[in-house]
Amino acid sequence: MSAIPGGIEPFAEPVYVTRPFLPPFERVQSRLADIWASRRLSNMGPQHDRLQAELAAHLGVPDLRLFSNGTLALQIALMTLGIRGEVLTTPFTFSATVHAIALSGARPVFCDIDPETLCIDPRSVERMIGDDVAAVLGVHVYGTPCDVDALTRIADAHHLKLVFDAAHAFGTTVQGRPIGLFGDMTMFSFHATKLFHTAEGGGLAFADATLSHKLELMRNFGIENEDEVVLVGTNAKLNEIQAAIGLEVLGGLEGERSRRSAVKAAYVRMLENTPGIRVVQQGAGVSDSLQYVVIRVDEAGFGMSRDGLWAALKQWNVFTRRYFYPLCSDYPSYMACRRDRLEHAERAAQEVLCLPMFGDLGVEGAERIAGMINYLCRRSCGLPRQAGAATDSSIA
Ligand code: T4K
Repeated sequence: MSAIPGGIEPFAEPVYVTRPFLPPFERVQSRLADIWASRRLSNMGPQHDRLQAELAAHLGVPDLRLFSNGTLALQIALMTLGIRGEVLTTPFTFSATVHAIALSGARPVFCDIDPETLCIDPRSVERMIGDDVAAVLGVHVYGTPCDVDALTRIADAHHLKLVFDAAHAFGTTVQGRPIGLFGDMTMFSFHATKLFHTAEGGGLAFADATLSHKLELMRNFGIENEDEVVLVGTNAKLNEIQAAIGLEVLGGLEGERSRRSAVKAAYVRMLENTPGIRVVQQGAGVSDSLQYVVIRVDEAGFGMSRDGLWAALKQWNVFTRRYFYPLCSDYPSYMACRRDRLEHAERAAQEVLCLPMFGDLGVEGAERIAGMINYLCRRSCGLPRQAGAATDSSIA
């Protein structure tokens, strides 16, 4: 592995974009002992019910149902709301958002994103409204809230359902309002890569009490009772072991939040004056979900492309991720979908890079990675611009 001038050591072990926060093993073990003793492993047992109630309180939402993962939760949200026809959404998201639309039987239509928030642009939504549009699905990408007020106004004016994908926005608030309070339903992901996790899992927050029974049926085969199966449902239940992990992760969340906060502050401090690098920050009145640290790389200022930086850091054992490249609108399955001009989404997909972000990285780890980026900037600015991936010899 090539050395880095300036006293920065490459990492001896791979550093990934994230690592799950793990609570003390003995605490999970003690919950597992209860589960073993009861032999209740799944189908909405006591750990599940307790986690559901604690999470609803933590997220400040009137009602919440748990699911086996965020993707199925989102698909079930769309099906429960009876959405058919077209759904306006963003191409700048993880594949699951758009797959959930397609798997629910609806058709995705791609809108452009706002160049600052990187979330769906309400102006593009208005442009793309047509006779077949039934809903808008916004993604609070990287935990940055969509323009919830503008989207609510548009949805109300056109009698559209409004659903949010808050996979990255656990605990986010907008002007003090919890993120799960907007639209008809909001999905949270509790995957291992998320700040709060149950290894795999998801949740749907909603305010309309008439939806709760249908959601429960949808996640459990449509079973009403031993004599009746009343609708076409699936298996999307969160089991007792997942719930036990979740209860302990929730208990340790404040500690993980403060460690991540220090990590993010270190990155911001070290990169705020780096030419061509901009750390994506939350707007005024928004609390940071601390899910990702995202930079935008301007090749002209930094002297190296985003892909060049991504490749260069790998050689020092730093595995950043290009979330969300490629755009969902460029997947073969969605090439034929109706779309607006996607100018800002296309640009963002070429510029963004998610840096390692997790509590155990520590301030020292973040400073080391930021130091590598600063070193690459100094080197590249003194050299002719490179468009492609950096090679060993160009870095060492
Ligand atoms: N909507 C949005 C906007 C989303 O971002 C997601 C998921 C969803 C919906 C769907 O929610 P879920 O159905 O997943 O609940 C990861 C996650 O699997 C995915 O949940 C997440 N978004 C997406 C952004 O990231 P990959 O394919 O990048 O994961 P992977 O396996 O490459 O993991 C990334 C790094 O994390 C690894 O390099 C190492 C580390 N890692 C990962 C796992 C699974 C660990 O240290 N431990 C682990 O157990 O998708």
